[in-house]
Amino acid sequence: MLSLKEGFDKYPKPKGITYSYGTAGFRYIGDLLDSVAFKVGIIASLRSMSLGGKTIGIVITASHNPPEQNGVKVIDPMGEMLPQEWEPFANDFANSGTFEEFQKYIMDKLDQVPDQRAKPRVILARDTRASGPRLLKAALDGVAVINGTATDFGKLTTPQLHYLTRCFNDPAFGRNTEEGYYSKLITTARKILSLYGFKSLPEVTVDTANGIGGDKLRKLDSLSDVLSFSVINGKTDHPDLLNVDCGADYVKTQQKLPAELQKSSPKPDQLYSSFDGDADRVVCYFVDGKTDKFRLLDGDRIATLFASFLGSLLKQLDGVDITMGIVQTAYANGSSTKFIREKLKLPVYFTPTGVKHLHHRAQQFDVGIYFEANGHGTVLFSKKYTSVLNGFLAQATDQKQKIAAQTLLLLSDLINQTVGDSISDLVTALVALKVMGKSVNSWGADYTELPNRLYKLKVKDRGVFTTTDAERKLVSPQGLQAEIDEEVSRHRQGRSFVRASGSEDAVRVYAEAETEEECHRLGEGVCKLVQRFS
Ligand code: G16
Repeated sequence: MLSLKEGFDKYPKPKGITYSYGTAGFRYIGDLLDSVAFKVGIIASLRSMSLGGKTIGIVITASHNPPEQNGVKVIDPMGEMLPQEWEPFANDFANSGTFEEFQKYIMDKLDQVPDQRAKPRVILARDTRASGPRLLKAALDGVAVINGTATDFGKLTTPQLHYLTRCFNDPAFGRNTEEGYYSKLITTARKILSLYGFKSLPEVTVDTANGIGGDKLRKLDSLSDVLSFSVINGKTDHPDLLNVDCGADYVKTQQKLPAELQKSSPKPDQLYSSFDGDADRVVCYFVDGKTDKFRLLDGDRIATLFASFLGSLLKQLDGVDITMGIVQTAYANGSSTKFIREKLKLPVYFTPTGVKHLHHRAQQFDVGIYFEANGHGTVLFSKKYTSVLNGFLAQATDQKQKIAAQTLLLLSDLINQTVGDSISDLVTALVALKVMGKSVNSWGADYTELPNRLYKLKVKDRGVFTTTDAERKLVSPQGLQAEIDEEVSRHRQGRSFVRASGSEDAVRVYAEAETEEECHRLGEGVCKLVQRFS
């Protein structure tokens, strides 16, 4: 076993790099992350000890980022993100360059541990990237130097490791095996469908970004009699192809079909779906048979579908007091927000980008639906939700109401409440469409999106771009927001904002306006303003 000093010397921090724990953990070029992975093994162990030996997860992935990138993220016991108050420690520790500094950070944290005998427990998984096995070894060494117990779950989707972490700490959530994950999903989907006399869901073709989602979806398909998937871009054993011309991020940002589907002729008016590299984001789409046009059903659409579905079931239960709210970010299309407020008559709240922010806000409702437009999101259900519905069910005599209450209860098992999960979100969307008897065309007709564009710009220092008002307004560079406002005012229904990415070294520019042409002009205009900082 390595001593602290041997571990520190084995994984030296490269010079000239400052690592930062962002919205999705540490992300960097995979070949420069060894010292970080080692230290994250230690962070997770210390976090476990501070919670009396609860199981903590480590996932090694850079999600939607290119193949040469990688990342390391810590998962808290209930499947949630590392709490924000641990982030400054994670940053300082990851950037510690001398052994004295490194050791002091560990000792200081250990001093705060309530029970010094608590044994750290960590579970790990990774995506398909070439740098994964090396970083895994470094993280395992990190756990070992703190004398922790580590269990390697091999290759999993990020949401599967969130699920497992929760199961280890809360056995009522499900069985703590990969099979347990599939079995919970299949059993629950089957139960919901049978309430309505359905036997199965229609087969869907899914682009899995040549990532781990491909393997897992094929496994789910083979185990299930109710779910059926056909996988494209499923070359899990070709990490160099990960997210290349395919996947949820490509489809959402390019607003077009994945390259492989562009070549073949997709069937008109049929639902297709794309996951990202670690299967925590999902978008759906179809080609309109009448116009031959590509129609995207992104995270905003999934949120409105879930809200319509859950809302219509709740409406059937007289006298049930359940609060429901939707959480979005600045990227949500203005038309989706309008649809939720005016048609669904539900409250909408905004947070900065980053699942941790949305998740936290959604916890304040009995049913908290949160989605980023990029397809990352889920639904959270409160304890009150379950007890109120169980109470209702115990007294209900009306068959329709009973079915609605049972469906609502089962949905809280179908949806992976720990984090956005491509697989469970897709299955939930399919269930919602089937039960509501809604076609993809009708889903796409709920509202008409305002034309929108997203740009990624390289600047000298993205750190100078600071924001307020849920990232909708810049505080610095000074004066830039006023210039953006001026540009926006020249376009009908114009809206634009600029923010520094938390997962890439870039600044993002979003533009939305009444027509394609105006949106294009607005976007280009704002990009020009930002490019002065490159
Ligand atoms: C991560 C975060 C998401 C965020 C995305 C892009 O996603 O988990 O919440 O929307 O990065 O963030 P940014 O615009 O700050 O780079 P993923 O799918 O990469 O884990």
